[in-house]
Formats: sequence, structure tokens, C-alpha cells
Amino acid sequence: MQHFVVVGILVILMSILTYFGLDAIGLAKQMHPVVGSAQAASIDQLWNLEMIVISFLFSLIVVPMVYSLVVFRRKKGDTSDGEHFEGNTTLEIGWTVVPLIIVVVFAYLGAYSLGEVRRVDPQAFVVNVKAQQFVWTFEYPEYGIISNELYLPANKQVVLKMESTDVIHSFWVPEWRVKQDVVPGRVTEYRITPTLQGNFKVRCAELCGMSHYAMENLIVVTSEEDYNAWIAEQRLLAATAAQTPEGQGKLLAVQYGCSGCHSVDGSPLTGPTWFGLFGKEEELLDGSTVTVDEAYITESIVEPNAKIVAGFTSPSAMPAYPTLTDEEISNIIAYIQTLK
Ligand code: HEC
Ligand SMILES: [Cu+2]
Repeated sequence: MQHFVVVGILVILMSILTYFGLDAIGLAKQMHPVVGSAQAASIDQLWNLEMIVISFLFSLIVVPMVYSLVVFRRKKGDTSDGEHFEGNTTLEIGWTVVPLIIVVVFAYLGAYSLGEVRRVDPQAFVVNVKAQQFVWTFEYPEYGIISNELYLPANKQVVLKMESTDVIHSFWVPEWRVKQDVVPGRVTEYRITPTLQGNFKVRCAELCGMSHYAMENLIVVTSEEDYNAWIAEQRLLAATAAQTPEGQGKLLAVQYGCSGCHSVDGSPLTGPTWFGLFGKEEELLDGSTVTVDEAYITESIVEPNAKIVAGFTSPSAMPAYPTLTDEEISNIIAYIQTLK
């Protein structure tokens, strides 16, 4: 009896220590990263509860095991056999029924949280999301805007209607907690109410090919005012751009996801910047150089692996675009020519 009391106390102490240890590294109540959405709360609560149960179960196994190893160790010179047991029905019923109850309770809590996460706000607005190797594109159907950055107003629910053009991807913003697969051939929905303003990143959470790691785009959560200003600016840009070849090239670059990998201001993204690209002497991976002209750019788009830029990997992280029309390519080139 005395052993049970000691083990019981040790199990409780160990559970508390384990739980606070997990919490200290950001795996329990104090979850990392910060909470950025209304949907995160119920997920974090459920997680915290699971961590409490896990800490207890871990201790329930490890403490009696270590205690037995130490306290019931065979004494020196004792060569007698161990005691013979026939089993213990009460114990067996106990360790069947108790876990069953725990699992059923967690199934209920899990279903409840899922309901909370999917709760529909009838005022929610829609953004269409396209996932492709290896970039995200966002379309605002109400305004006819296409962007490689997702701008959202804080504290308003948005429904992302997500489609993939090639393989399975997964939309994941760690601060928002919710994660959803994007599957070719069907539209999956992702509801979120961002609460924290700032810059975030969507990452692809489904290994989708060579440059899966690079499949991240900027997400900006702002005030309603800044969001409306951004929408107005994007609409104006789109309207004026459509009137010139270079303007159309700019829109195409967003639509095809080029701008998710190529910056226009000199900053490095997954691919080389387009700033000052046209006419420059480009160093290639094999040590040779090439002058960037129409033919080279066309080849880079249709067959990215033909010539790979120095400092990048072979095979190229860039997907081939063999279906672009000559007019689309010449518009993109016209746009690149303006970037100097
Ligand atoms: C997933 C990222 C990604 C996407 C999307 C992408 N590219 Fe690229 N691109 C790269 C990488 C990486 C390189 C450098 C390696 C190479 O030369 O293939 C590159 C190279 C290039 C080059 C040669 C640049 C230089 O400095 O010589 C051009 C031109 C280009 N891409 C155009 C485009 C166009 C046009 C599109 C859209 C239709 C596009 N890219 C879409 C990643 C991407
Ligand atoms: Cu992906």
C-alpha cells in the first residue's frame, strides 16, 4: 500500500513537471507562434487539454516503471523465482474503460472545435486562391484584382476558395492555426477571421515537388481603411495596365505567378530579380555568359532548364510555361524592359 501512495505522489509531481516543461518550450498553453485568428482559440484550447492528458499518461507509464526498476531490484544473493500471477480482472476492466471514456470525450471535444473553426459568418467575403508549383495566386472576384499577395482586413471573415492546377498543396499560416489541403479537380474552402494585424506568410504544408520549400507568399492583415486603399490602388493599376503591352505583361506576371518568384525592385526571392534584367550580361551556372534579349527570355519561360542562372539549382525551381502565346510572351518581355 505504501508503494502505491509513493508512486501516486510521484506520478502527480512528474505530470506537473512534464506539463510545465512542455509549456516552457511553447508546446502547451503558451503556444508558439502568436495567435493571429479568431479560429485559433478553440484549436489552442483543445491542444492544451491534450497536452495535460499526455503529460499525465507519460508519467503514469514512466514513473511506475522506473520506481519498480529501482525499488524491486533483485537483492544480492536472492536466486528465488518471482511470484506467480493469474491476472487481475478489475485492473483489466479499468484500463479498458478509462481510456475508452477519454477517447470518447476527446472525440466530442474535437468535433466541437471543428464546428467552431468552420462557423459560417454570412457576411464573409470570398477570395479565390490558386495553388501551383510553386506559388500562390489570389483573385478578388468582386473587384477583378489578381495578386500574389493576400491583403485582408482584420476582424472580418474571409472564405478562401482554393484550387490547384497541378498537384496537392496545403494552405497553412501558422499564426492562424488552421491548415487545409488544396486538391486538383476540386474546390476546398478555408474560413478565417484574422485578428492580428501585420505581415505573415502562407506556407505550403504538403510536399509538392522540388521547390516546395519556396512556396510561400506574403499575407498582409491591415485595418479596414488600409485594406480599402489597397483595393482601390490595385483596381486603378489593373485598369490602366490593361491598355498597354507592358501593362498587360505586368498583369500576366501576376496571373501566372511569375511575380511570386521574381521581384521587380532588386530584392531576392525564389528566382532572380527582374530589375535591370533586360540587356544585361547574365552569368550562367555552367560558367558561360549570355546577353538577356527577347530570345533568351522566351527560352527561359518555355524551357527554364535550358540555361540556368548562376547561383540557382539545376533542375530549375521555375516551372516551364510551354502554353503561353507569343503575344503573352512579348507583353511580358515589354514589361521586363521597363524595369530598370
Ligand atoms: C517557382 C518560382 C518561379 C516562378 C513561378 C517563375 N520563375 Fe522564372 N525563374 C525562377 C528561378 C529559380 C530562376 C533561375 C533559374 C533558372 O535560370 O531557371 C528563374 C529564371 C527566370 C528567367 C531568367 C532570369 C535571369 O536572371 O536570367 C526569366 C526571364 C524568368 N525566370 C521568367 C519567368 C516568367 C515570365 C515567369 C511566369 C510566366 C516565371 N519566370 C515564373 C523561378 C520562378
Ligand atoms: Cu505546394
